[in-house]
Amino acid sequence: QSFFKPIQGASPPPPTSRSTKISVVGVGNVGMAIAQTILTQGLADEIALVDVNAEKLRGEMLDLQHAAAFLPRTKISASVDYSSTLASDLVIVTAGARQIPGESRLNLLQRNRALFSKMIPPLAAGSPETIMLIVSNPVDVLTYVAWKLSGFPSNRVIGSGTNLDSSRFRFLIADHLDLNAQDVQAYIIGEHGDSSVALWSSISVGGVPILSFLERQQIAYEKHTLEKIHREVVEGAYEVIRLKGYTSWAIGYSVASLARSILRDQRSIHPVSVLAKGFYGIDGGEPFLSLPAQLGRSGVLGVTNIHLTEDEAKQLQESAKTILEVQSQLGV
Ligand code: 6V0
Repeated sequence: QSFFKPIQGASPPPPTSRSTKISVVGVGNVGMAIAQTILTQGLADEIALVDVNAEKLRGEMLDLQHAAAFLPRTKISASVDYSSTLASDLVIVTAGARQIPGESRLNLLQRNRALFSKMIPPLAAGSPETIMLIVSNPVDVLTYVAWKLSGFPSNRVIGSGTNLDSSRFRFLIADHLDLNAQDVQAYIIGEHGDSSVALWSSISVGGVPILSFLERQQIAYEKHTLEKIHREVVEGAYEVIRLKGYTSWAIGYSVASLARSILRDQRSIHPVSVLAKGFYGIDGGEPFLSLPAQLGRSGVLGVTNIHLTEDEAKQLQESAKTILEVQSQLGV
């Protein structure tokens, strides 16, 4: 006996269309900020949470479920078993050791790499068609590790990369010029970390290229002001971690924006970590690093061809070298 009685003359319901399922692996500060942003934005019909800490996992699941009356209807499940992620459309991996104050992202690598060897094969086997979005740090190298361990084509393994750094960058430029960050087109590319590259030459606001505008108006801009802004982007994560112990809100919004572009086939451009071989003079090895990529339902649709100055291209190639050096020590 159903709760509702059909109205007179109604046809039987159509076979239900498949729902959108997102799995979030790791329910620490970052995983939960991502899950809750996805939830409030109504991006999934089903969210499966996975963690090794069964108590925390159940607590987080219940806490989210208790908000059901205020949120779009979403089924929330939680399990320590990867089989709960079966047939996901998007698998977001945030599990891992957290960066401790002052620790470089690269130092985290060995701890997280061991964890990925256990985690990625069952996740890939359970959702062979999924897009895998890696957030755990160091994100570029771990995205490469996930790509290798999953056996997926390269368009379906993406690292959250410098999508967050670029938002920090846009915020700082907007703050400096008293603008809305959403009107600032600006990218940080390369490594999510110390060797990231700020693309000053292509920054524009409302279609106006900034550097040439300042030059034309003969407004002196100090090179060190630009460098200071980039330094603030790079140090931003370290500062937040020093102050509050972890980062969460911005990475939550950043990853939810990627989930939206992918699952809703938005075809928007995001600087994210992708297989960079063959782009911008990066020709050795198979580094994953952030480039402005178009994202849609099949993952990475392509990489945009921004004009880089000679200096920017050189910095990017150096960033690729830094990542490749680390990658080569992994033996994946
Ligand atoms: P956290 O709060 O310590 O959470 C990590 C979670 O992973 C914990 O709940 C653990 O129990 C869980 N975990 C550990 N092993 C496993 C396993 N085998 N399977 C499932 N779950 C497991 O860390 P936090 O959430 O702060 O950070 C998570 C990761 O995201 C770290 O590697 C961060 O460095 C990284 N970040 C990446 C960012 C980016 O821009 N790419 C930004 C912020 C943080």
